[in-house]
Amino acid sequence: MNDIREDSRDIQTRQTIVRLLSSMASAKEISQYLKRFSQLDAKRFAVVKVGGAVLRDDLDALTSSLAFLQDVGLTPIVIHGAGPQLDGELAAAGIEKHTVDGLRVTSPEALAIVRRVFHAQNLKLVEALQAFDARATSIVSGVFEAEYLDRDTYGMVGQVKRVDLAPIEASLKAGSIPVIASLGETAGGQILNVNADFAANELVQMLQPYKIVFLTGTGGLLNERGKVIDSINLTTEYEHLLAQPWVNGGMKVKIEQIKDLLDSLPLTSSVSITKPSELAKELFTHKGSGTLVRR
Ligand code: X2W
Repeated sequence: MNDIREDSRDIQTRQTIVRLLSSMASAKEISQYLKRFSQLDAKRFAVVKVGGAVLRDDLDALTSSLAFLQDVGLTPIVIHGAGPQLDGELAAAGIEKHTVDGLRVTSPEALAIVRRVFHAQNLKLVEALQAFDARATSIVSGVFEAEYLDRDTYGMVGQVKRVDLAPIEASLKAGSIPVIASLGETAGGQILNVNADFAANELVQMLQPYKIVFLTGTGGLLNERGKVIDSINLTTEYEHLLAQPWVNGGMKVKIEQIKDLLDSLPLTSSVSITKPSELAKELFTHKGSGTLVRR
C-alpha cells in the first residue's frame, strides 16, 4: 500500500518537475531562485493564501504544488478561506446569505456552522498533504487574536488585533507546512469569523515574507476580455486601473488591499495572484505566472 502511494507520489512529483522544466525555465534560472529562497529565514519565504474555491475545485494541483516545495526543502505558510463551502452549508441549514462590504454577516447560529466548515476544510487540506507524504500541521486556533469588527452590523465577525506566531514557528521548526484557518479568537475566548484575505494580510504584515501568493480559481486578475493580466505596477497604474469600467467591486477591493499590503512591505517583497498548478512557475521563473503586482 505504502509502496503504491510512494510510487504515485513520485510520479506526480516528477510530472510537476517535468512540467516546470519544460514550460520555460532553464535549470540555471530555477536554481537561482531555489538558492535565494533557501537562504531566507524559514518565516520569510512565502505566505500562500488559498481561497475556498481552490480547495473545492483544485485540491490535487494545490497539494502537489505545496508538497513539491517541501520536496525541495522549502516550507510555505498556508492560510485558507472557505467562502463557497460556507455558502453551501449555510444555505443547506436555511440561513440566508447577507454581506456588508463583502463581509459575511454572521449570527451565533451561523458561527457554529462557520467553525465546523473551517475545521473540515482545514483538515481536508492537511489530510490531502499527508496522503501525499508531505508534512503539514493543522492550525485552527491560537494565531489570530481578534475583536468584534462591529457587532451591530456584522455579528460574530472579527478583525485581527494581534498575530501570535508561536504555532507557526513550531510547525516550521519541524519542517511541517502550517495550514492555518482564518478563525479569530477574542481575549475572552470567543471564536469569530475572519475574512481570509484580511487574516492573510495581517499575517503577511507580521512576517514580512519575500513572496506573497494568492491562489484563486481565476489564476490572476482578469482584464475586460477575461484574460489574466501579467503585471500591474501600482506606482504608475493604480489610478488608471481603478478608473477602468471593467474593474468590478470585488477586484477593486482586492487591488486596494494589495496596495495597502505592498506599502507595508520591503521593496524586495512581491505579491502575485495565480493558480495552484502554476505556483512553481510563479516562484522559480523570471516570467512567473498569473498577475504580479509591484509598486
Ligand atoms: C469569510 C471567511 C471565509 C473566506 C466568509 O464567511 O466567507 C467573512 O466574510 P474565501 O474562500 O477565502 O473567500 N468571512 C467575515 O474568506 O473564504
